[in-house]
Amino acid sequence: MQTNLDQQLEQLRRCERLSEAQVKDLCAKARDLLVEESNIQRIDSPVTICGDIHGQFHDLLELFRVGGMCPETNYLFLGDFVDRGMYSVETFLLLLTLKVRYPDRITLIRGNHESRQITQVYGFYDECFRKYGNANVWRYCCDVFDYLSLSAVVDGRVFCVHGGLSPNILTLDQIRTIDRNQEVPHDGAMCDLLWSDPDGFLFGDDVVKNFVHNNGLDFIARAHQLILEGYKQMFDAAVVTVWSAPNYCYRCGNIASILQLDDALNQKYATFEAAPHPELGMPVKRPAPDYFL
Ligand SMILES: [Mn+2]
Repeated sequence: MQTNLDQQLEQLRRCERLSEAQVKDLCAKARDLLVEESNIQRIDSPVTICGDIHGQFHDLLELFRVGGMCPETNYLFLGDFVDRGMYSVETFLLLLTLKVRYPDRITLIRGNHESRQITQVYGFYDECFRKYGNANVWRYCCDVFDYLSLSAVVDGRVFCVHGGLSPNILTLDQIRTIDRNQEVPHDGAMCDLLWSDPDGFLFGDDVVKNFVHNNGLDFIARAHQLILEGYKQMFDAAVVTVWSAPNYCYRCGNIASILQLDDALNQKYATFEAAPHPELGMPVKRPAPDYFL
């Protein structure tokens, strides 16, 4: 089985498509692993934390070039693997194959785009249909999305989530009671964890500092928002946003970052730029349009 998986990894690293049968088998294996994970997956340092990828397959390879390949480097991906970019299929299946091959070396948690509704609007559904001629691969992947964990905590001290906090969540234990095996709801705690941004009285300075203090944390790491410099600390570094899709949507001109936590939880941010893209050629640097700021 590991030989098969290793062959599959080689295939995917070359951006070659898996067969529908391979995807079905991979997704079944992934589900068996993910169902055992907690809503707050416990992770040990050292670990490298990555934000949104959004189907930018060649930039994901660049991320691994900068950060080291799995399993030599331990990874935590904060969701939004799919949509927007042109290679959501290859991106998600590469990450999922790494998960099945090295389950203790890579953690994948759910972003707001790992949803049936959102992927039908922002590209993943259409990409699956275009590449496979039917919606089966999309359906297998969406079934895996429902099993993805909602968050992680590194050494009990760094809380990691795609979006942010929720007014319904004051303690980590409250996250543990959520029944996560479902399509992302339109409101409530699970929705907020995947969708919220640090702002205002629901997820602002005081709320973040209280949450960090009351749960014995050092800080919160999250993704979900485009950051032109790749990462941004807020509220006296009580929360950091990590963004890992360089030149987002192939036009935003931003750089990307990953957060490397060593075994003492020291933070190092490694930044990287977009990789050459077979269909678009070398990335063109343009100022970000106003509506992304
Ligand atoms: Mn997001």
